[in-house]
Amino acid sequence: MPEPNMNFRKGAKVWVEDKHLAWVPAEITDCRGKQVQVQIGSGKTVLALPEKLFPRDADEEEEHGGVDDMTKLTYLNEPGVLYNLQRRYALNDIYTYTGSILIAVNPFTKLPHLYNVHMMEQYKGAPFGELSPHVFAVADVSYRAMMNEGRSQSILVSGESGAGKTETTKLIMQYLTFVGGRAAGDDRTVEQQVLESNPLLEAFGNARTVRNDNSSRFGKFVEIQFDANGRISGAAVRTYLLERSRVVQITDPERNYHCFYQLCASGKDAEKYKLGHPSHFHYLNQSKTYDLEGVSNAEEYMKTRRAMDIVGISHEEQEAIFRTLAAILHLGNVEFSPGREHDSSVVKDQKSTFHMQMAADLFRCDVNLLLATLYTRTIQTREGSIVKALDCNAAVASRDALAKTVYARLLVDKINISVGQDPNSHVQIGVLDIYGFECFKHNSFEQFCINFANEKLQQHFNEHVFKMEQDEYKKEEINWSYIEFIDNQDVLDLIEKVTYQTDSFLDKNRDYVVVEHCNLLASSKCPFVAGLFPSPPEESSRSSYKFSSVATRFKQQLQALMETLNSTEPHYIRCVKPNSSNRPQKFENLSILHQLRCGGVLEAVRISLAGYPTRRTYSEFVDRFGLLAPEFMDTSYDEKRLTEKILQKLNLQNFQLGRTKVFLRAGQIGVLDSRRAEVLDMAAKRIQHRLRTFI
Ligand code: AD9
Ligand code: MG
Repeated sequence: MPEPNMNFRKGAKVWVEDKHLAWVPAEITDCRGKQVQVQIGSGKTVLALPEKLFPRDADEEEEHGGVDDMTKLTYLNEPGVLYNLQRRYALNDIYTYTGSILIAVNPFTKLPHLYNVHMMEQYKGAPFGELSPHVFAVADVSYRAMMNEGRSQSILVSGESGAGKTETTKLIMQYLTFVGGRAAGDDRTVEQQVLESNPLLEAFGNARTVRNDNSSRFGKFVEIQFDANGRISGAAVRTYLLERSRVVQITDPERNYHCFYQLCASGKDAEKYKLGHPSHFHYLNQSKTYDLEGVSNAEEYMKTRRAMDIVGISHEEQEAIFRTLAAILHLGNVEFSPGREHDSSVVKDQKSTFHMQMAADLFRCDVNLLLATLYTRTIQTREGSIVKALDCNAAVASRDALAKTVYARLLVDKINISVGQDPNSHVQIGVLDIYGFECFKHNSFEQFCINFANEKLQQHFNEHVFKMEQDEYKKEEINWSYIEFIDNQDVLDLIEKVTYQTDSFLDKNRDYVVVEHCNLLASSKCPFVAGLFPSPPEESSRSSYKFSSVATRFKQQLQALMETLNSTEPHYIRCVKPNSSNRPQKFENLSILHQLRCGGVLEAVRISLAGYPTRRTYSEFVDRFGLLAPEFMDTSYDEKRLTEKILQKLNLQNFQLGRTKVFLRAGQIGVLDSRRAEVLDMAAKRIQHRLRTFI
């Protein structure tokens, strides 16, 4: 981040780079030659290049527990932003604004006083920025804007895994159902249904991962609709890109989706479906982790059932959903051994035959058809169709593909809830909870999609930040033009970011849906299961493998999402994970800085640095810098004129005088501060001298 015109002198307080802590506070002790000597906290001195140093306001650090908005920092630079968050986090002030963006640092401990009804009442209708930064304030400002301007809003929550996106999303929903709800009491109100969609989606779409015991393995966009009186009238949840591979493959200490463990612990229902401990099932016992700390699978099962009741899933459908889950578990236990013919396979043993029969029964389909579906494949040729046998590996792959297909349909079609869709509603608030950038050793196709989505959202974010800057300048009626701004190559590069050759990389990653699988399940005697596969896919390709492209579908979904977002007024919440051990009060600088960079928080700061990043009301400015021009202080000049006089006296140019604030270029405040320090220094020396002569 550039900070030009730096004016360092001996004694100046600065930030200097550090391998372990990213930045540490220091003071300049010598400035000869190309390098300057700085002393860091421990008393150690090091040499540094002046362009690698950032100015620091030591007064500010001593006085405050941090500022509630980054734009209020004297020096808006990377270390300043980082240490401000750190100081606030130490006091459990987990929320901080950067302009209108909310940064939320995961406390990893319950903070009930922050989220009770009293708090919601306080934030209701309070002007933005008047109370401490809070997720309720963002929800409230969205609600007010929707009501006042009649325009749909969206709140985009982002951050890495475990940063707190889902918890934040739930708090937003809690607040919106509070301000837009009807009388309490009835369980089946639309707002109650909206809230209960969360535990339901989490049961089916969340799982334990190495990073988060309750990691969402899908993206979601919750749309809450309102009527003309601002009351909730309906809601819909759209889900994106479920991690399908998890259904059939997990590694310790991760888990499969919560719902499987809940069902196994359900007592009577588990017995009915001949389920037992999860360790008996291949899809669950690839990992030895069956339980979560502080969570009872049996109790969670009851909660999921209750959520299903409230959301309005009939008992019959509920039974079918859990029966389908049980079928998937049994299916996973079907093993194969080589058949008599070359490259063919048969069901391995009696145990496998039992599970095969169970799976067929639970899917309510013919066991022979299921069997044929698993170890043969029909291939269309010019001469007609040929039935080809599959070897053991291919049969296992076919089994797993079937399990994944059914599960994904279950989530997308059935658990994708819509409650009381209101055709008359024309405004809504959408809340997006989508996984942030992920980077693993092996980046799979799913990560590609996630990162691609994030690129798109990041672009959207940058454009928005850019526009907000413009709006602020416009409001202050200052002489600043768009042209001047886009002249700045830095910012231009930033916005035109990266282009993606989406087609090439997405096409490489096709996902197979097998026609036979769809036909099999469409033939189920259970209307629910058959209903998951309404129309058999058309026979267009020669092979019976269909390239249902998850990628193409996702691209379309993303496009639609971006269109929706573009038609709304966006609000941003950036969640930050303070440490990798999920512990409270542990603030790991390097990783946090990395997240601030990825999440665009520092980009937003950069955009603002390219314009006039320092803004001070005239009275603030005169209070602090009046001593630089005492000759004007007793005159009749107003504060605006005084500000101008002070800046002129210091020969500073290119500042802007707005309606209520002065706008300074990056670095100008540094010049002012260093001049102020000199004046204060001289005054102190004079006083000391006088005291000495006096004594
Ligand atoms: V993932 O990408 O779905 O893996 P999220 O959604 O970002 O991730 P989540 O909301 O699930 O993270 O938060 C992780 C954990 O942090 C929660 O289970 C809580 O234990 C904890 N958390 C998050 N936010 C808060 C909060 N505001 N107050 C208290 C919190 N605890
Ligand atoms: Mg989540």
